[in-house]
Amino acid sequence: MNDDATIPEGAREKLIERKQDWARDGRLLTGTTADPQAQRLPPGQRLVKDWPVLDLGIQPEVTPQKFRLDLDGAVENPLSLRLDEFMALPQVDSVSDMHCVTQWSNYDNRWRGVSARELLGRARPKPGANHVIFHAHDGYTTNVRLDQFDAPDVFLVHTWNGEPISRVHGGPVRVLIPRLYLWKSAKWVRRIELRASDRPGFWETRGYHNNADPWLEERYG
Ligand SMILES: Nc1nc2c(c(=O)[nH]1)N[C@H]1C(S)=C(S)[C@@H](COP(=O)(O)O)O[C@H]1N2
Ligand SMILES: [Mo]
Repeated sequence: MNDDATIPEGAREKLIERKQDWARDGRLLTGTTADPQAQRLPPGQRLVKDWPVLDLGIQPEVTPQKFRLDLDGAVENPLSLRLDEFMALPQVDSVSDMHCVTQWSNYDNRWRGVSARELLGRARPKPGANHVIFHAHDGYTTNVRLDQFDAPDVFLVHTWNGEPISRVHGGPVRVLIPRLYLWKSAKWVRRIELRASDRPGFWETRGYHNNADPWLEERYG
């Protein structure tokens, strides 16, 4: 699964260590919170016009043949979708801002994709399924609570500003949870696992905050 590495293993470890050090030192923290109704830019963020690329340095090529989207675990009706089956589900357009823990935000991204609620409605979470773990093709994982995933502005997106989401940004299909820092939005998503108990993911076990609300500046914790 990690056969598509684009930077050497050693360099990748260094990058991960540096971000872990930042988390330990509380870098970029302003120590303030803000109300999303009162201001559009969360505390400590700066507005950019582009869309930076941030990942582990592995950018897997998920061809239509390799694509599978599973929604399983604590659900009544596990789903395992091919790309054509995913694309045949009801599609929704949305617009949202993005906020990355490394301090950049950008506004008014136009997305198209399938809503989290559409998928959850089909899979039917079992009582007691309170947590979600995203598993990606590069081995990355990240976790949210089910109520954070089961929200009207959460989508599995395939199109950004009218173009297919590129490989570097997690295409063909990535998660989009706009109200949380972007590390919660898994690129190249492969599996959505519902669970009774929480399980911190890649960055959450390396010093990042479990909840990741930019308005509360939950960068590290
Ligand atoms: N599969 C996968 N998803 C991932 C990551 C990753 O390394 N692998 N990095 C996360 C982090 S730390 C960030 S900030 C965003 C960056 O998304 P972008 O590169 O499209 O801006 O993706 C998140 N999702
Ligand atoms: Mo990140």
